[in-house]
Amino acid sequence: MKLNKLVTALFLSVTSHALFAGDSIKVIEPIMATIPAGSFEMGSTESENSQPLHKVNISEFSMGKYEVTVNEFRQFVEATNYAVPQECRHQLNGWFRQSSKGNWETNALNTSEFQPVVCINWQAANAYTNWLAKETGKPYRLPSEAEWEYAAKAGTKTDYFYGEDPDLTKVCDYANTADLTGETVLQRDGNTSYYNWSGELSHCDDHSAYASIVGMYKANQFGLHDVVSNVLEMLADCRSEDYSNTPKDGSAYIDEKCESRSTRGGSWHWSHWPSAQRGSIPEDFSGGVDGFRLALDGKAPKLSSATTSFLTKLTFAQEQEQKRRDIQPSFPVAVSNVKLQQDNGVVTITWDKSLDKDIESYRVYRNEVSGGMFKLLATNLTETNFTEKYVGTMKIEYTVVAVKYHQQSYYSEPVSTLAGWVRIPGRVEAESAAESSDSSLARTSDVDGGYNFTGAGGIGADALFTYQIEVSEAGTYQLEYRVASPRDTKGFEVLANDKSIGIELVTQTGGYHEWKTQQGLAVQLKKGKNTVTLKSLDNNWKLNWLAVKKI
Ligand SMILES: [Ca+2]
Ligand SMILES: [Ca+2]
Ligand SMILES: [Ca+2]
Repeated sequence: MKLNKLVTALFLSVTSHALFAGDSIKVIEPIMATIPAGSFEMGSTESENSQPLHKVNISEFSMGKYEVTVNEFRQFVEATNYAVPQECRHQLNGWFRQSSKGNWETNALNTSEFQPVVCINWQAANAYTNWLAKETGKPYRLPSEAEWEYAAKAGTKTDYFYGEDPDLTKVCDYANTADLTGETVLQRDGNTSYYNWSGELSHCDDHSAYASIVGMYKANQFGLHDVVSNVLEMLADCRSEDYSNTPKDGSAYIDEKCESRSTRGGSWHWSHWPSAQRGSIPEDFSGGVDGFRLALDGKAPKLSSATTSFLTKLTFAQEQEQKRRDIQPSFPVAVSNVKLQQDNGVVTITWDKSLDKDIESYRVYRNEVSGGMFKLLATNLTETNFTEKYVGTMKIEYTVVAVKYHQQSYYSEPVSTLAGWVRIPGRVEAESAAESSDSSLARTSDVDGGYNFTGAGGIGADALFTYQIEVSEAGTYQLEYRVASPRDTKGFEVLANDKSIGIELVTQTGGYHEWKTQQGLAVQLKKGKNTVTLKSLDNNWKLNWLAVKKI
């Protein structure tokens, strides 16, 4: 080997491994908190997948105070040329159904180097972790689910480390959540709402619509920031159905097929999640709300010079961001005394003039169907009333907000039209129910039919749907149901004019998006007004419509 080649080879070997560099290691390491050894009760009775409750013993370890930032991840990409996904799921108005161009660095929602890195996937997070461990000689790793829950709870037994928060008013001090800021921007950019959606809309404002610079909210009792929300966090464990077979020593659950990994915490978009609530993500899914933080055995290491320099820059970014937030105007007070009148196909809504200073105007939002998502109907209203024609049979809802400085208040208590009488024979849309419970409405994935009833695990076992049906000719009618279900269920009981006529089983259709028409019972209906009630006996089913045919 010629001398110049030898020198080049040696040079490359030293810079790529940094083995002899000691404190001159240029790699930024996570800023960590020491998590004391202890034991805790893992799980929650809130959901089947977080049971059985069980005791877990945790050895002393350390955990990143913050989610890993874009700035830290950049070093890994530059050093390794790692093939990070070039698409990201964060289409707000499409609710993550589509990917858009843009990666960990270029995605549309990135505004700071000190935001958590997202638009990666579990594989990229794992590759970063392995690279950092190799570069530093410290066995950095993703936390296990048990470690994460122990560290997030930080000795508390309440839903959140800051207690319970049933009215969702406290959360904005502790977590970047789907708050009034997020709602104002979501309605503006995506014409959609967090209201009536997963986790609901928080009754507070944090002045951050998308992912926040890490560490802007109060830390938990162990010194960890952003555990409740900001971005959700991908973990070492393979996804497990529940805790029947998971380790009790704090280590990660690993199985052979392992295509999905556990996640914890909510996000700015998926709202705040209690410490014990579980999630999962396919290993190759690259999303705009999915990040991670790191763990390490033993006490938190001292900060290297590169890490100290990173901390200085992060602190400056946090201070600048805090200054921006501090000068934002407060959100308007909600509008009160909203009333609805329905007269000959005309709906009139009125409300009290806001006493809040500086109110510029009002906006009226409408749900096409009661329990759906509010969409903007009218804006820049300066009077305190609004009128439109409505002749449908479904209940629709309206809400009013006050606006100042382009910020809108929390929604007023919704007001609703009355359900009309659906004329049969013909199809009765599920969403035309006069009354419904233990379920929610979503745009259907069926070929047609508008909305269908669903819920967290499909329609709930206590759901009740009442239909007002107007019959032109008394007689025997054949019922049909348009349903979807991943498994055989106990179905529902059918009542005509409050008298039980029998039970309809819902058999599995192949999944929640596989719709089938199921033949039902025959029913006697009188001429004129009748009610048909469906009383759910199980969960895990969906209903798009029922049909009532003359025999
Ligand atoms: Ca927010
Ligand atoms: Ca988080
Ligand atoms: Ca429907």
